[in-house]
Amino acid sequence: MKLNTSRLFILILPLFLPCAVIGQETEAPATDSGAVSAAEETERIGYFVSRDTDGDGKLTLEEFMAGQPETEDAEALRSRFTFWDVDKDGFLSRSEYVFKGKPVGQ
Ligand SMILES: [Ca+2]
Ligand SMILES: [Ca+2]
Repeated sequence: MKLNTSRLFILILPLFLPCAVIGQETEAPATDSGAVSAAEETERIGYFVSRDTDGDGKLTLEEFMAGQPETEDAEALRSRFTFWDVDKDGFLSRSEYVFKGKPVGQ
């Protein structure tokens, strides 16, 4: 049996495909491109819900700070909160939180 080049390519391709996908995820952080992957969006919605302790659909600075690891710098967290609060109403809406202050869909 003679193995032609295109058949060989089809046989080899699946071996390299997973490497390419893993490489993309680790080398292209969502914060640089402005895009949030579906997996990250789902994860961040989960964080948002767990931090929104009074369940009013928005995070106060206190709610935002309460959910953070103690290793995080408080001043950096405050400026992150301010940056993400796009409409400057003093709260983080779910989309402000999920998209880290970037306009939705960009
Ligand atoms: Ca709240
Ligand atoms: Ca806001």
